Amino acid sequence: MDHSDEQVRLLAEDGALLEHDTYKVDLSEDGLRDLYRQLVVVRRIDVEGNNLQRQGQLGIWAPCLGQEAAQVGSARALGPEDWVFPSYREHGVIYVRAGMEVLRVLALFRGASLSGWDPQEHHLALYSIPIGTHALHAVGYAIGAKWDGAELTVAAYFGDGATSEGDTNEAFNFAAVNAAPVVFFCQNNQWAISVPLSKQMAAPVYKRAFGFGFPGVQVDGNDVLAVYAVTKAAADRARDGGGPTLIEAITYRLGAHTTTDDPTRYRTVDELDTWKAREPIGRYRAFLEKAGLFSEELERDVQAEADRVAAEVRAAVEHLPDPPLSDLVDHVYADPPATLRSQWRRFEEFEAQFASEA
Ligand SMILES: Cc1ncc(C[n+]2csc(CCOP(=O)(O)OP(=O)(O)O)c2C)c(N)n1
Ligand SMILES: [Mg+2]
Repeated sequence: MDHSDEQVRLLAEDGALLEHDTYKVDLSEDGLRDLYRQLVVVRRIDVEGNNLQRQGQLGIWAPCLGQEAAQVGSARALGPEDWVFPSYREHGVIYVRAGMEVLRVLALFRGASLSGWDPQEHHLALYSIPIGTHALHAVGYAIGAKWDGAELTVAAYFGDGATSEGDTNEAFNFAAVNAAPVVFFCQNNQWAISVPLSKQMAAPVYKRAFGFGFPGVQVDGNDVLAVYAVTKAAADRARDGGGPTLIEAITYRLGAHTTTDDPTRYRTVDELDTWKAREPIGRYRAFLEKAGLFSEELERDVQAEADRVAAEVRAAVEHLPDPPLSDLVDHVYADPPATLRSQWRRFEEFEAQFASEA
């Protein structure tokens, strides 16, 4: 499907700034440079995640390569009072909101933590592996916040595949009926594991919003400025009582679905090459150059920061302690039932055999 005429764009593929009637960029020059830093650092964290998995330091990794603009641009548009309900690939969103707390994501993928973090710290719900369920959680949270009179927006991140789930569509409907302050942010990366977009839907995602009774907008998800502007407008609108918006960010997963997946089995080299040419960081760098905001010094600083973050990630991951085995059951019940207590005792006895052999 080619809906390129419907997409909001502020950057041409060569990095030239485009005029748009509705959407403008309100970032300072320093803000624009910082966006570049965040894009580059997020990519480096992602590369490091892949490498660490290949070296046996992580159990699995879900790469966000190619989706940096969609993630960084949208996360930058949200305020600290807003809430984020991510799926499992939003490492860029986590980095923008919580900086080096992104290490919690790596701990999760190492199996060194059960769920990762305290959602209250950065208004960041836990990663959701079940597809689409958290769209409902986001709407529920947003309705509750509205009842409390809180002025905030709740952003729900999900993929194209998630729009085939009932939960996501129920979330759209419930948000509309309750005028919930939600931004539904769909990263349409063209694939749901090995299922292509054409097998998921016959009409673009964003158009669904109108049927549910709220606005939808399609944005070039590899254009960080357009993503930022569109998300900011939707978030402001939700916070001001205007209700939900569905944003469909057109992007592409350049890596594998996860490190357990082999995308060469289902997609062509031609397709990959087409999207590699549209990757977001080169385009943004070209914009900075044209705008006179780029310098060798900036590049040096940004690369040094990426190196520093990558080294910190690597050092921290390699030294993450294994969690106590009792974590498996400690947080399941306030008052564990007798069956669970006896299973746990048997398990401890079983484990003890190996401890004495060691
Ligand atoms: C409820 C549920 N059904 C199936 C799965 C298995 N599954 C994991 S990822 C995935 C594809 C999701 O695709 P998409 O929503 O496009 O997100 P992407 O991985 O492309 O970011 C599926 C079906 C799951 N995790 N949860
Ligand atoms: Mg997808």
